[in-house]
Amino acid sequence: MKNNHHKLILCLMLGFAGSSPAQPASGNPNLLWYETPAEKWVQALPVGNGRLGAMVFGGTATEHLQLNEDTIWSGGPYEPARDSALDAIKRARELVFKDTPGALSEACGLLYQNAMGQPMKETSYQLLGDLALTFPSNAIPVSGYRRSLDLDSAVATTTYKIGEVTYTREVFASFPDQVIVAHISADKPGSVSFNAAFASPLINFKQSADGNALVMEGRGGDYHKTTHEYWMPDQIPQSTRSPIHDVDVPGVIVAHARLVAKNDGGKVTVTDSGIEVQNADSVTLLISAATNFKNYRDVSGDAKAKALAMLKAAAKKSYAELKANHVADYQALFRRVSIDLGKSDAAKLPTNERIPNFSKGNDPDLAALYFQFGRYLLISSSRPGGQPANLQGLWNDAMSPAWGSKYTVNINTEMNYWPAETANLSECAEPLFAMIADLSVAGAATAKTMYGANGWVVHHNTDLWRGTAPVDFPPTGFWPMAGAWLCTHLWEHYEFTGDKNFLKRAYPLMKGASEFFVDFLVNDPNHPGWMVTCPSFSPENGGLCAEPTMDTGLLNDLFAQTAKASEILGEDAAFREKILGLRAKLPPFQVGKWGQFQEWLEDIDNPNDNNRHVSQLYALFPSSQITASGTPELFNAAKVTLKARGDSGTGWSLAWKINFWARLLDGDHAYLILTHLLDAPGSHGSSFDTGGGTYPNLFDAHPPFQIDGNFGAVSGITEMLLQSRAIESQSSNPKFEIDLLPALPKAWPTGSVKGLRARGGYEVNITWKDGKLTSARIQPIHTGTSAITVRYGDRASLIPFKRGAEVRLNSELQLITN
Ligand code: FUC
Repeated sequence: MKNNHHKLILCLMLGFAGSSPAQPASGNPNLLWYETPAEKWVQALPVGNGRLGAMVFGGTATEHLQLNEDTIWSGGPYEPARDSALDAIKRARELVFKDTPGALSEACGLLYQNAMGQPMKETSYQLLGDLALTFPSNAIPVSGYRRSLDLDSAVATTTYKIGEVTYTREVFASFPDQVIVAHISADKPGSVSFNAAFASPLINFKQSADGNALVMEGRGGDYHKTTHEYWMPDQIPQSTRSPIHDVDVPGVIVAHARLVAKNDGGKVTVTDSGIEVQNADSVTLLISAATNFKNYRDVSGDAKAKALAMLKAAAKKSYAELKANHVADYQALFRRVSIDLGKSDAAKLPTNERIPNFSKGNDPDLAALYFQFGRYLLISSSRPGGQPANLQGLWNDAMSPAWGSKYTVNINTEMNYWPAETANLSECAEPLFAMIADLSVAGAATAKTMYGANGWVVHHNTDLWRGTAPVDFPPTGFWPMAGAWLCTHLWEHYEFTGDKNFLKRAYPLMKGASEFFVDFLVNDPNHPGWMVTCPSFSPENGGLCAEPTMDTGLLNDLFAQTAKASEILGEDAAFREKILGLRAKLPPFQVGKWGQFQEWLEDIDNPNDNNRHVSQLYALFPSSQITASGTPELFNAAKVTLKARGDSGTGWSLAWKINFWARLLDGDHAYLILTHLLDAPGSHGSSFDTGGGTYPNLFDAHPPFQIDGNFGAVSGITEMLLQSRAIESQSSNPKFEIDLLPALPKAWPTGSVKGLRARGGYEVNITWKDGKLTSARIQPIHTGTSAITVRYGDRASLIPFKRGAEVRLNSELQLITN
């Protein structure tokens, strides 16, 4: 089976025969385009409807659609928390407070043996398979080749000529019709002939004919990767290590995909070996896929029935109808935001040629394309009813991808959703909110078993099965804070939309996350009066500890936001008092001996540390606890820390740094980091603390591909142009502040952006020229909005809003009334 898969890839690579002259750009600023077919996966173009994804290679001898369905994961429902954790954690806490090197390593060993997720296994997001369309071999060379992805319509198009015939293929993934659609046409009748067949490394892969459909079935793998492959602490005896499972052991997920070919003219024959199309004028291929997954505890679904029903409904529609449905649905989201950062001739080049030249500074439009591509990826990988965007969003061609292509919730998943509200794609966060609801149930069992605590807890990873116990190894896995971080997304959704019904749904989740910390926080014997987390860990830096600074940042937000929500909803006054009381006992943020924003309670930061995580600066971004005007001393300390950490990083780390520098109001530094991210992978190193870059298809390179950098950069570019925050207020009606062009770099002197969102519920358009604001338009999105402070540079104006009416401002922040 695996051989089939590899053979397919090989023949796809050999497929392209012809070369083509350079093509002029179409003038469409939202187009990725290329002059040759993709040979590598990171050159192929992604389409997706949140649930089904395809990577389109655009070969001419063979077209390759690499397929994904977002519930194909290894493993099955599991209960990770171990009874032995409770005592181990108690003892580990004492050892951490003792804080001697021997004590810390003893604590690690104890937790590793008794408290890590049970059994110590990891799950992976896996691929569905590949669909190959093999065209008749042809001695006549291909000419006029071009493939593209139009971000404005979410359609991937391949065109080329063989002799006098021009062939056109269009591929999209429809959210309304829940199928992937490929339309293959030619400008001379009877010219479309090909053979279509599936291949897949899924376990027990089988292809067969079922009426007019070609069907493929297969199973996901068992748990197959253990942490022991990459960490073996000395104190763990060989005999207690779990075995490494074979990748080929079947898991519980059953996948079923169906393909039908609707032809216009010619003939279609379906056999067990494929679909043969002969001499058609055009063909529409419809691909549906589903699994037996119902929810994280239930895999009793009928994959075939689901795939059949979706295909049947879609097959009743014409290609034109399917395309019109898809484009209308997609554009309703995508077209909310437009951006112009300036134009140059560089924009006429194929996309892959622009990337290595971006840092030369003459292609501002590539930053705009990258921004819109990120929005495209969020719409394509995260739609209501589907799974949230994982480490690779939706697109994965491996059975055992990097880090299982899971949900790493100590930064990566959160980063995926940073642009959801600000870049006006609020609905796309719904799968994240649904996952948080699942985690509040799964994590309640873990909180009880491991900590004897109420509420719910999630450590640094989760997956399709909503695992909530620590994985990998202590210290990395021993970080019980993800629930707090995820809940800030619920609150942000409320701040951006003002949707009280949503807040009613979110509040119990926020309360549950807070309840865990009410039970988990303890008095710090080393700092009397402070309540702290212990054991915890500053994400992926240092060792086990009590209350790393990030935990304080997260708990400040969780407690304040939960209290605010309870006040707005008029519920739980006593609980509100309790968490606000606890909040007051959290340690303060501290500035250390070299002026840095301390990462830990003790002043032990190493000025030469260039770890890619800068988690202590959570308080700067995504939170707003550090601001120039509100906390100038911390603001300066954050700058010292960030400078020391340097301008390198993996893809997501660079993306975070763009956001940090934007919040530090330094647009040129933010832009410098963007030039490191938007560069050929490998240009700035490729280790864990250097790296980053952008593949030819604009996917972010960790490396390897990881989608967080794409999303984090959308957020970063947004933060350069617009920032917003709630201002602490005693009234139950919070006040908001909007900053126009807070970190505009010199590289983008003239431009405009339309449709960004601000906290408080506003849609904002901004235009600027020669580095200066020319005008702004602020449109409230609900009638509950009140006056806001608008800032531009040193200027600030209090702008009143009449129920729902827009406000237009000139460069002096004065109201334009006509
Ligand atoms: C964390 C990060 C890595 C990577 C992985 C998925 O472990 O430190 O850089 O992003 O998650």
